[in-house]
Amino acid sequence: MKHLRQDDPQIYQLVKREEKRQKTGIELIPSENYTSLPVMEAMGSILTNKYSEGYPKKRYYGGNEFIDTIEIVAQERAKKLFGVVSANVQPYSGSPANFAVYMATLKPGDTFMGQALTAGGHLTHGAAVSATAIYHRSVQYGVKRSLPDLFDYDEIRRLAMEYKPKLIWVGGTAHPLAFHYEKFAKIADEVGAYLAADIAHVAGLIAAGAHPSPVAHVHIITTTTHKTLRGPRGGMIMVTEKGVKKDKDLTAKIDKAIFPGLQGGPHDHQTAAIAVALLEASSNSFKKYAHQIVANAVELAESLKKEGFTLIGNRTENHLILVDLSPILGPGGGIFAQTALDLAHITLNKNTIPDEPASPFYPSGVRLGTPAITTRGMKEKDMKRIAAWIKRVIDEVKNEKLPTEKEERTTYLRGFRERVVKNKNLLKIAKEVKNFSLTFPVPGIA
Ligand code: DSN
Repeated sequence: MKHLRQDDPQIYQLVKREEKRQKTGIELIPSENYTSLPVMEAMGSILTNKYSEGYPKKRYYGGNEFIDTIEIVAQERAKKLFGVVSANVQPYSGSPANFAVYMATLKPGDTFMGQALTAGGHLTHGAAVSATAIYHRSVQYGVKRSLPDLFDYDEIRRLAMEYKPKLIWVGGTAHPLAFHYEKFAKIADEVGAYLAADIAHVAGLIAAGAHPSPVAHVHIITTTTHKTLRGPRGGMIMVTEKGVKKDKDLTAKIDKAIFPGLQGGPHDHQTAAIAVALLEASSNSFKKYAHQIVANAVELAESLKKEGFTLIGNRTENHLILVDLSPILGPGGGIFAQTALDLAHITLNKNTIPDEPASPFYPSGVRLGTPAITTRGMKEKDMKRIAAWIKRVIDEVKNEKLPTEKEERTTYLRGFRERVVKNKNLLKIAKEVKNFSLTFPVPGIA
């Protein structure tokens, strides 16, 4: 980055500091990963200079002969990897991809169903503050902690029969178990709804056969490309054979919704980097990687349980773990865990748990996962160490309790932050974690 260093030392220094943070910590946010050097080279290439509104061979601007081929290669690789009929590789990320599905399948005001955000779903599956729920009628289904795979299919069917949604979403961002797409398909087919699988979190696992595939059961699949798929930030929308059978114009409707419906020119550097990631995801080494993500998550979950933590679903079947901290830290205790773990160089995110006793901003759980640390080469034995560090960190804050009253809470949290940065035990753990992390390489960071 010699040019950046010379011309913009301020941004250069900030990139260097972030590099250091990424290398000296244990990254457990389950939606993050480390991309490969070829992906970064494509992402940082001169392709960012080009405008190419439209689709291959149907562009509004000239000079797109190479861009066309890049986009076609990306589409073909996605089709082959996932076994779908068509792939739109232009969504800027997951949220615009999902909104395009609404545009393609619903009119404003139409009814749809999705998994509630507080029950592990995504904002764009109909959370009240999301445009998806502002412009359409959102019906939300939840999960039940007492059920073996968390979903109450009878209740979801009852809601579908009552509200007759035109679109149903399956997929989440904080769901630790595998999705049984065939069960959702039965319900969607019964009410004649489109079924869309949002596989953003598990796309890499699906590509590698480490999670069931939705392809035979759903009409539409959306994904981001930067989570378990380990590509650049970006999104894709795919249409399955079942989707084309239901609606022969579905691909055209999706394409039209992305452009000109929602977006302008595609990010061609991003498209090229997605193509590179899709090639990587079709390799045997990626298959091994994806299965190791799950093996590591299972080991981390078991180790956390042994350390006394309560897990939603009591296990994981994918790459992520949702911990209910309320038995240790009380309602809203996620903030204490996230802050203390951050200081110990262990990064994860506070997260709501099903039947959240506090609030989305002060939730009672944490969400963690293994895609990024598996990229660095960590294995099962390392998961035991990580669980032990997490336990030691949480022990340091276990006497904290979040006040329910707003002003009292603000004062309490200020005091907590002042206390916690001086905690000598946390500083000691941070040193251990840093030394451990430095033994695992990060692509692109010397
Ligand atoms: N931010 C993504 C995640 O962390 O799961 C969802 O948008």
